[in-house]
Amino acid sequence: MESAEDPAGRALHLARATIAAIATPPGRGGIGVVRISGGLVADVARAVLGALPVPRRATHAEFRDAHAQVIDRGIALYFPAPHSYTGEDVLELQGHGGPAVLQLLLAACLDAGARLAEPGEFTRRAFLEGKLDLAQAEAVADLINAASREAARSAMRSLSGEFSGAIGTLVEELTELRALIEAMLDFPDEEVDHTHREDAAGRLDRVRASLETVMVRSRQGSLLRTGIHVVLAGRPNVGKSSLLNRLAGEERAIVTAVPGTTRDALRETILVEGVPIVIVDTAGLRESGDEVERLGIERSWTEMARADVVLMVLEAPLGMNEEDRALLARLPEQGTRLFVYNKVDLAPAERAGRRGDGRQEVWVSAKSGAGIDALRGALLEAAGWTGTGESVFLARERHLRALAQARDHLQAAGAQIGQWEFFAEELRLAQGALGEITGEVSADDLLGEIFARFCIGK
Ligand SMILES: Nc1nc2c(ncn2[C@@H]2O[C@H](COP(=O)(O)OP(=O)(O)OP(=O)(O)O)[C@@H](O)[C@H]2O)c(=O)[nH]1
Ligand SMILES: [Mg+2]
Repeated sequence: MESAEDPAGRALHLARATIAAIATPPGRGGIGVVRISGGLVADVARAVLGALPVPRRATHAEFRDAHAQVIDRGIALYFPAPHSYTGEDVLELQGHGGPAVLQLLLAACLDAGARLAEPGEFTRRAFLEGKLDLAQAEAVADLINAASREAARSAMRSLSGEFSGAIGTLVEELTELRALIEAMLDFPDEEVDHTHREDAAGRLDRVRASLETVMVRSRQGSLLRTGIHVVLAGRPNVGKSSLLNRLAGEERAIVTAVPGTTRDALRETILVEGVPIVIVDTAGLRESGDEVERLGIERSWTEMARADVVLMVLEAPLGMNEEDRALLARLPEQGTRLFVYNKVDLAPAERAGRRGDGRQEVWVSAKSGAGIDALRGALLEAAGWTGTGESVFLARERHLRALAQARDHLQAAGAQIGQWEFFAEELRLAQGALGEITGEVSADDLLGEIFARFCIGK
């Protein structure tokens, strides 16, 4: 990794262009910020502000364009390298948050020698300068994009290094184990004694257990990002659309007493404990002579085939009848099923009191709202959310894949006890997979892909 002390790194650092961008979102606001980073920051400051501000002190200044015309008046902040977000010299100009004035200010910075930043380029430089590791850099984007408080907290934990720390601990344990094995390999003639062998096996088990814990926390956290896909299915008129409306908290779908009301699949995303749950309302399933309804029913089956969870909606007053049973037999095999007995408000008392076990069946009334909390809980459970709350990692697909690879290599190592060269090689591969998460080993195209998804100015 480059650093200011390393001459080669320093040269690279200077060779990099100075970049500028509007860092606040487009539109009008009380303030708007233009951020500049790179070797020419001092020149830009002198051109736009007339002087280089005192480091890290809020300086009131006039912002001028190339013709010395005043564009705006605001606050300038100068962060000399390496104590800045990017690790380079950084200047932040806080002006009034209007699109025209910010464009003028940005143009003044470009005239003074900066070029327009690409998406994610500030954070990319922070990574290259060793200010953040890759998982932390990704957490910056995740924090900005977080759709719920839980996701934001989890992203912040990754940003402050908790996720990278957990990965680092695994890597350390692996390094120690590799050192032990190398020591054994260095004395091939001596019979590797029993205790060493036991020690290696025991350590491997411990690393595997720690990895498993990190995976559980990561899989949990990834639910906060990806959520699950739930489809409401059942006969016409059982109350699927009414349930969607109840869960969404607003009248999204048309509800009538006429069977066959819903035609197009309609989707709504709700957040339950921060987990995004996409709920799809579909056309009631029956044999229909109506062309439009038939097409709608085809869509229902397509939706069910790709659902994580199918909510089979039934009517509590009737229980499961022949028609329901016939539908049930046709439901796709994969995915979780949950039986929702709706309209408990109409059911005779002994049925209305039924609770279901929450795992398989829930008794609800879309009309009165009874049982809806239990339904939400059952959805979370079906999603695999265990509510570990604070300690989950907002992992990305890329992280989950790397963790799974590491796990596979450790498993392979377990099968090579005694074959120490092979054992050591699997450990090395596992360590490599973990290194991809924090970016210790990373290909250029991976970096390109990750940072391109940022917005400009980040
Ligand atoms: N009493 C009572 N009526 C309900 C309840 N849920 C829905 N209904 C009524 O049942 C009828 C059908 O409701 P919908 O939500 O349109 O049913 P659906 O399953 O979407 O029907 P299709 O779109 O035709 O497949 C409407 O008259 C609703 O008011 C409930 O919990 N209790
Ligand atoms: Mg409907």
